[in-house]
Amino acid sequence: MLEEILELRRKYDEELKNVNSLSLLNDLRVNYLGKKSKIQEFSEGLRDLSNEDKKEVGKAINDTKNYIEYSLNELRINLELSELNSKLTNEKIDVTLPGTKLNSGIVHPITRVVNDIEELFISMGYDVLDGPEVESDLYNFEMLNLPKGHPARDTQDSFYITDEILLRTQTSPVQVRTMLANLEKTPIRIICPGKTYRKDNDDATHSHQFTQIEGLVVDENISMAHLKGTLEVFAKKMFGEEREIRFRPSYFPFTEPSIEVDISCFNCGGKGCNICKGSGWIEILGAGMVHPNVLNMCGYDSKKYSGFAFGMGPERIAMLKYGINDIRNFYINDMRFLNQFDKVEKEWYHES
Ligand code: 2U9
Repeated sequence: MLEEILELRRKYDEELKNVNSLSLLNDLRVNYLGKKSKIQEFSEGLRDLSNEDKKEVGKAINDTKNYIEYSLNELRINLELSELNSKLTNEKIDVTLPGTKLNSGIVHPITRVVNDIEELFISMGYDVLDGPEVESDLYNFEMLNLPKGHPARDTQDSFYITDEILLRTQTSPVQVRTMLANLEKTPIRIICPGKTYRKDNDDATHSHQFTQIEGLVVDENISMAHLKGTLEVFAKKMFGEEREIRFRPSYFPFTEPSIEVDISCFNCGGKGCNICKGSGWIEILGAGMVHPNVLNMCGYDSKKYSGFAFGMGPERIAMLKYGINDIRNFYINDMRFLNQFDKVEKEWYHES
């Protein structure tokens, strides 16, 4: 048996030379030290030997076992080390390589304009309110002095769901709801941003869905002077401190008198250029004093209360501010268009 043990050891030494991976090393361990290994067989054969032989062969088995264990362990350490070294050289990370750019979203230009306007009016003590986009004819038209058959309804042709229910054509029904709900008839100072709908054919300056921001102030002794002061602050904050405003007479069924508001051109300062079409002025919103009929219908005594209201289209403001010539760009989700506002946003954050 001693000869067989020696032979086993020689065979083991031969096989050990070919082991160049941890998985081969493990196979070798199982073959030479496992339950079905020769060493195990030899150990079991000990019981048939005489006491004297048992001692000698037992020692040889133990020595061989120790030798195998020791050499396997030594090789394992070397193999692990060289595997680690090869990983370190092959999987080296070049920290100077450019990283993978994450596509983070940006605030949509219309939302930006709405946010800016909201912030400005909040700073002047206004509340921001919203309401349903599916409205009643009563709140969308009748309470705003636009009874059925009124010619001005033609300019706001709408999407009707039933004869009495429609997609709102303006955010004014939110103001109507606010006035009606305000049973104490305390002063009102609100702006109402939101989506509105009109049965318009889409082109570079029209869209069947667009955004509006309307404002309403109702209190005792509110005059056109308050309206002018408010809109002057708005024009300067949105288009630059040097801006001036001018009022032109206009007509809206829900305001009397009604006006259109222009700002001095932010591009040429009023001299005349292609943006202001040579006039030096750019129209930015409509406004007026709330019509007494509207005040009365909404539960405010027009002899005691007065108010001003204004309305604007954030699309138009964004088009003017950022030099966009087609309103459809806002709605088609073309990343090449939208990504340009990433830069605008970063510049804005640097400024503020
Ligand atoms: C109530 C009373 C009065 C809201 C007003 C305008 C003038 C106006 C247009 C601007 C561009 C609509 O988006 S646009 O096409 N709006 O010119 N809006 S006064 O007047 C109100 C609203 C509610 C109770």
